[in-house]
Order: sequence, then C-alpha cells, then structure tokens
Amino acid sequence: MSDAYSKITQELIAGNLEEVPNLCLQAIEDGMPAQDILDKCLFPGMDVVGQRMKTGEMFIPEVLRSAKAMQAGLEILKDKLADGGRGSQRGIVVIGTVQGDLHDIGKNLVVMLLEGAGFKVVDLGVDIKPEQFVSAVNEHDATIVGMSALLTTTMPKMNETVQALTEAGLRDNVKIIVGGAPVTPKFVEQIGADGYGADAAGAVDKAKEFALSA
Ligand code: B1M
Repeated sequence: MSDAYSKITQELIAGNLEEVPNLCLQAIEDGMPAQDILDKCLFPGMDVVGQRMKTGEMFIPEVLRSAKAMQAGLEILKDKLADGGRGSQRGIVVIGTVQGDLHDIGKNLVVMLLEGAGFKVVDLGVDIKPEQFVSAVNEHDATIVGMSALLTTTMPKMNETVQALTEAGLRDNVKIIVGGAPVTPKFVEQIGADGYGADAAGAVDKAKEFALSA
C-alpha cells in the first residue's frame, strides 16, 4: 500500500477529524476504490485502536476521537460503497441499554466501534424493555444482540431479555453479548448469554468471532 494510504490509517489512529476525510477524498480522486479504503485503511486502523484500548495505550477520549474520525471517513465513502458504508458485511447488531438504565456513554462507544468494524448497528438507545429487543431483532433480522447495564439493579433485565428472546423463538438465531461495569463473565454464564465484553473493544472482538462462526 502506498504511503498516502497508510497515512489514512495513521491519521485515523491519531483521531484526526479533518485529515481522515480529506485523505479519503484524495484517495478516491487518485482512483482507489472506496471498498479498499475501508478494508485496507480504515478497518485496520480501528483494529489498532481496539487493541490499544485493551492494553491501556489509548483512553476513552482518544478512542472516541478515532471513532469520530472513522465516521467522518465513512461519510466521504458511503455514497461510493454498494451498501452505503453501513452494510452488514459482518452482520446486523441490535443494541441497547436495558430497561430502567439511562447510562449510554459506554454503549455508544460499543456502537461506534462496531460500526467502525463493519457491522450494521441498530441502536435502540436507553431504557429498552425486553420486548423492544425482541421486536427489533424480528424487524431487522439481527444476528447479534448487545445489551449494556451500568446499574446492579438493572442487570436482571438482561436475564429477562434473554428469556424474552427464547420465548419468542429467536434464541437460536442470535448471539447475545453483554457488558457494562457491573457485568461479569460469571453473570453472562448464569443468564445464558453468549459473550462478555469487558470493554467496547472486547464487545467488537466477540461480535467478530460470532460473525465468523455464523
Ligand atoms: Co450513574 N451510576 N447513576 N449516571 N454513573 C454509576 C454507574 C455508578 C457506578 C456511580 C457510583 O455510585 N459510583 C452508580 C451505579 C452503582 C451500581 O449500581 N453499582 C450510578 C448510579 C447509582 C446512578 C443513579 C442511580 C444516581 C441517582 O440518580 N441516584 C442514576 C441512575 C439513572 C438511571 O440510569 N436510571 C445515575 C445517573 C447518571 C447520569 C445520568 C448522571 C450519568 C449518565 C449519563 C449517560 O450515560 N448519558 C451517570 C454517569 C456518567 C455515571 C458514571 C459516573 C460514569 C459512567 C460512564 O459513562 N463511564 C458511573 C460511575 C463510574 O463508572 N465511574 C455511574 C464511562 C463509560 C465509557 O464506561 O459505561 O462502564 P462504561 O462502559 C465501558 C464498559 O462497561 C463497557 O465498555 C465501556 C468501555 O469501553 N461496556 C460494554 C458498556 N456497555 C457495554 C456493552 C457491551 C460490552 C461492553 O456489549 C454489548
């Protein structure tokens, strides 16, 4: 890959909101296919961001800046990508903060990194009832459900949502990833979910793993 293209990756990791879209535009004018810019420059950049977040080399504000730079790059590419740049190459994820819980900063970070990793994300927002997750899975034909909870008092809603998906006959169609500060791998096991994300990058790793095994 030429220096110009690897610069896109570098600027994305650096969270440069102006340079990333400018460089994407330049690359398109130079004849690089939009899909290649996505696959060879932007996705690898976000992979690095996810890794650095996990190892503590990057902190939340820096990760958010990179995620925003990614979205600015996607804005430039989206008309030129067959699926508008938010396609379901890797799968469709329905995500929300569970009923009774209004915390959304961590969940929004998960959304941004999932989109950056090529998933189509249906973000239901906060205070989402089990039946809303069920309807959204049906409506969007989702293959992954993500739930976030920040309060110990709202964690049982994750269990209720898993049960609601089971009762609706959808449990075999979806993989369920849960996370949020009070959530533990043991809890994930107890409620019969499929994956735990200790952080947003961990959630994306799980989603990628499930997309590969689908
Ligand atoms: Co609230 N709050 N809050 N709060 N709040 C906490 C969570 C708390 C720990 C503070 C404390 O007491 N020390 C405490 C919970 C105690 C408990 O239950 N164990 C608490 C409380 C009690 C409350 C209220 C009840 C306070 C009150 O009104 N008496 C109230 C509840 C409102 C409600 O939800 N019904 C309340 C309200 C609020 C605000 C509205 C003021 C605000 C939320 C604003 C918003 O989100 N838009 C708020 C905030 C900001 C916090 C703290 C300070 C910060 C949370 C945060 O955004 N962290 C928090 C204390 C703390 O954590 N230090 C606190 C940054 C964010 C990036 O991290 O969300 O953990 P986090 O996400 C992480 C991981 O958890 C993971 O990835 C992210 C990092 O990459 N992750 C996932 C998250 N979701 C994931 C999903 C996944 C995978 C990973 O897969 C799908």
